[in-house]
Amino acid sequence: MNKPVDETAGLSANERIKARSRLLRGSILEGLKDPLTGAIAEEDTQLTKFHGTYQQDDRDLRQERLAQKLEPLYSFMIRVRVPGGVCTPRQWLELDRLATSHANGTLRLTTRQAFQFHGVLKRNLRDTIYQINQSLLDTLAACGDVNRNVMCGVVPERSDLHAQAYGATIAIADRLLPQTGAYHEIWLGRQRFAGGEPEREPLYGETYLPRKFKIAVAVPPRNDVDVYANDLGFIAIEDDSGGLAGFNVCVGGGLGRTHGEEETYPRLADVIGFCRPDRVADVAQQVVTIQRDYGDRQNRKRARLKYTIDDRGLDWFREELQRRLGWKLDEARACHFDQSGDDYGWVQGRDGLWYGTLFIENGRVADRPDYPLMTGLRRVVEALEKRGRGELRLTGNQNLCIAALSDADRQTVEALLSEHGIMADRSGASALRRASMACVALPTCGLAMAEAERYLPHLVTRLDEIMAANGLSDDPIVVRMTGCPNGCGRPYLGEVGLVGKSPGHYQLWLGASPQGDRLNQLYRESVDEEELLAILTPLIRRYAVERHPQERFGDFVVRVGIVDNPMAFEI
Ligand code: SRM
Ligand code: SF4
Repeated sequence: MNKPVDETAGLSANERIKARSRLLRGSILEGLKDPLTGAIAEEDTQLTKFHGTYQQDDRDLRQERLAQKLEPLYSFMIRVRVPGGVCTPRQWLELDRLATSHANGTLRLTTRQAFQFHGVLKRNLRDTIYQINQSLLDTLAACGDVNRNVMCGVVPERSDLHAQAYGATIAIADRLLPQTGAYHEIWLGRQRFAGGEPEREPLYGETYLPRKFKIAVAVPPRNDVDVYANDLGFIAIEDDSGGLAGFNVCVGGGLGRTHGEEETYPRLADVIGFCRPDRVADVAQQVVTIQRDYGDRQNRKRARLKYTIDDRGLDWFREELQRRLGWKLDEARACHFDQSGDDYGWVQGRDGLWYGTLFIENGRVADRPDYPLMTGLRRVVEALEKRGRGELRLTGNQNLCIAALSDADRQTVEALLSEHGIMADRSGASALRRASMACVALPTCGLAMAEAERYLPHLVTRLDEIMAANGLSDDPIVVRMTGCPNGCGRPYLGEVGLVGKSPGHYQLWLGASPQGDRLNQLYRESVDEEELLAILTPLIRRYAVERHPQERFGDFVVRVGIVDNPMAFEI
């Protein structure tokens, strides 16, 4: 007798979990009801990611709990999907309320314009996600092997182009949303449909994508979403009259790597052509289907689109995309980015409205004894909500833009901010601090090898002293730190990148461009704080003396040969 063919033989463990999950159901619902543990079943922890939540444990308490023979202190991180980072005052207030009642009392703004809650206990998980949905936001596909939160540049000064780019962002996000009813059944208590056509996942299929998939829409001259770090990027191109002509399309970006495994690497996306605004969702859909069909389902470490493209070639990819689209992309148009990060303070958009961008250190909205940020923002947003005005835009650099205000609204907002000691540009912070960014890392991230969010502020204080001693207090250097090589704070696009290796030790990467179009390079394999400062002190001194006018640190270290001279690509 013939043995049944095992179609999953050779596939990664996650592929098998997805295949038998009944479109992401697994036994999540049963696990949530089990009062004997704060955790859910191992296999379900992979599935809940697709629903926007990760099981974590407090790593600060791991050893102590182990010694007491207690299970780890499990809790859940919830990521709220916010396409383009835009939410209403009412939604902000609802999330603020849930952060206090159901999580650890803070809100975390992420590097992809989403919100995260940390420390949600299993018994509160369902209700939290339910209430998030009640506010007309959701967590579906915020994580998992699907298209994630689609980013859109905030670009306050180009409010006209933002509106169109944001429209494209929403069209892409809607087109690529998974269709499984599991989300609604588990978190919203809806019944599994009875009768009719069997449920299907028309775009993704039963095993979804081989790996996560990321898309960003950028509006030059600002690359505030680091568009080239995405699997798929759209770059808005203006027509002669200042309107939107369409988008350059770029593919194959991604930053994650693994220490010691050279077949994994950060890669910037390649520009492959141009498309009209009404075609972005079609392009996105077909790029996703190529990755669905050709992405590596055996080795998760090489399962991102960047490897599919490197393994098969960019020409093959373009041909395959055009074949699936049934039309050809146009030639890419010339475009140029001036900078990657955010500018702070107030800007008047072309719509005549005001946009105020606030520096939120490492994206953590919390109340500290000397800085009641969470309360201050709550007061501001309550005032906007009362007037029915304004919106909140999370930036791709963990900051917040209070958007679309009249003169009078701006005055109210400014008064409330200053009442709480919050300066629009956080003038107390140095230029270097305002350009810095760290991932979450310890104590919640299960993959962290070193501190990041909790440590970078201290390190920046020490770097500030070196900058001040060289007369550079007003000069930004983009310093990005992560607790491991996965790259969540996009450290490989830092003029200075610090990547955790072990507690207190980091790889030092130098020389990314400040426009986000050139990766940095590994300069030292492992340094502690004193070694790092010993390296950077003379480099910064030399930069102060030898730099060209307006030359940025990342460009300087490349020009004088401290790191090799890779070309930033040009279109
Ligand atoms: Fe990330 C995994 C946090 C942006 C690459 N990321 C994680 C997890 C979920 C850890 C885990 O798998 O257990 C982290 C949760 C930490 C915590 O306690 O909250 C985590 N990533 C974050 C956030 C919150 C960092 C932040 O400080 O803001 C960002 C959330 C974005 C969002 O709202 O969706 C975040 N992650 C990124 C980025 C930056 C970006 O997308 O622009 C990257 C690099 C770009 C890329 O994807 O290549 C990134 N995260 C990763 C990877 C490596 C993926 C790879 O291809 O190798 C992992 C690990 C994995 O997927 O296995 C990861
Ligand atoms: Fe965790 Fe590493 Fe991502 Fe930092 S870079 S949040 S340590 S996975």
